[in-house]
Amino acid sequence: MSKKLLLKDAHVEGIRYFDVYRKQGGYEALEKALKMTPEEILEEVKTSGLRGRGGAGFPTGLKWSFLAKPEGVPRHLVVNADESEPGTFKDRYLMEFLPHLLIEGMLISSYCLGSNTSYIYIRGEYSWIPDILEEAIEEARNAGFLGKNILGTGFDCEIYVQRGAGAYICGEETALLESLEGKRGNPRLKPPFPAVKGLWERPTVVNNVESIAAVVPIINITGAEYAKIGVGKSTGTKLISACGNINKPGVYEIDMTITVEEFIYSDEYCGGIKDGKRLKACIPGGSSVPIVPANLLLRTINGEPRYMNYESLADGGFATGTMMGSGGFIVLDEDQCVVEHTMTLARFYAHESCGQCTPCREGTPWMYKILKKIENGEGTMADIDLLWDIQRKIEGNTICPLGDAAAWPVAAAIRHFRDEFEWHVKNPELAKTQNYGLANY
Ligand code: L3W
Ligand code: SF4
Repeated sequence: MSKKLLLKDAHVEGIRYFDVYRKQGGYEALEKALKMTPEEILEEVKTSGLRGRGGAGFPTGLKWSFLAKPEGVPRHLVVNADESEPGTFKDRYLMEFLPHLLIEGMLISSYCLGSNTSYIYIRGEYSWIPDILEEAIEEARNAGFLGKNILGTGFDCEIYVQRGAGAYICGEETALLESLEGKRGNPRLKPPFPAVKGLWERPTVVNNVESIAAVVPIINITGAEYAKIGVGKSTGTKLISACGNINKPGVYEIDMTITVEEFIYSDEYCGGIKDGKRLKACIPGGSSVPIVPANLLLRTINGEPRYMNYESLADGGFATGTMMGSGGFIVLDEDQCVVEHTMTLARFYAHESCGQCTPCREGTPWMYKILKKIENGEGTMADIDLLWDIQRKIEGNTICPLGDAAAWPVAAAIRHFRDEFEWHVKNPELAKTQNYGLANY
């Protein structure tokens, strides 16, 4: 049974509301934190080993320690709730069912960072969630936990919810800041990082919803206790949104010591592959991370079991491993066609490219065009090689990670499933009428 820190009270009826949340021990971490110094809180977060839960896994305490503190310049905390990565829906779950956990985490983090005005930037498609968050903000304010002179400590903090307009690129932190400033969501060149020049050129920490929610249990149990959960540099718990061809799609909290096999097949989590079919492949960290075939998913290249944590999932690099990413766990059964799947993703990235840099602007629709040709039985062997070349020229040559995110799924699909691409070329008539998975796997 996995240890629960974030979702331990998710089943409690009415936990969305202040009174119930408070009865379950809510806001005790904030009360504790306000008796500590900001430096002591930072130490707890560093000791916890918490890593950014949005996709990059960057150490949260280290990011906080980069925050510039020039005299007289306001600082900000911005929560990235623009959860748009295909397959990722864990932050939605947190905000919908446990809004006070996020608000409490934000208040603690804001106190630590010296932010008196903090923001939640939420994707436009989550149209019903801002109301839930705003209601929680008002409840916290009425109880004296938010606003002016919180609990008589002299600390002021306002939290605002800003809706995005449905662009994936606004999940990239600097595009998010541009959008929050009322401009088009174009990513900025880094450095400078937001910690030095962020919102309105002020020092800003941008963190994912789950990262900020995790600050609450860290303060409650201490950073040292949090660090004992998990393994190595994968400390604490991680939310995984599982979807695809599994019996039990949903959001699960895992402690990162379980194997991928256990996660897929045990009844506590995914409950196995739907309709008793065979597992074909998986994209374990949201659509941007490399797809891995079943054999490399369950075991590393050395035959070791693969675990649900940052290091084990990446074991072997991109050639034989993948990434934890945002924890969007997409499972494909034997009937699925990898070419079709990759084409669908390529269409998504081409549509979402902001168009600022040439390799991404030109390369993403080009990859989609070629994949569509191959999927429709109109491709050639040379097209497969061309596709490989294009993705290589995008990777590492763009302003923001969307370019890489578009290139990696194509690279991994060709690397691991080249025979499937070739089948489409060699069997054009079948490719036109049949799904590769159903016909061949
Ligand atoms: C100050 C330095 N700050 C790094 C900060 C930086 C950022 C964080 C991580 O992309 C990935 C992307 C998606 N001084 C710093 C510094 N920082 N060096 O650390 O930075 P970075 O550039 O490694 O990542 P990123 O730009 O945050 C995130 C991948 O995650 N992804 C997720 C996609 C979407 C969602 C979603 O919908 N929720 O997660 C999935 O894999 O492809 O590679 O804050 O400022 N020297
Ligand atoms: Fe825009 Fe793509 Fe360049 Fe990112 S990589 S800045 S999305 S064109």
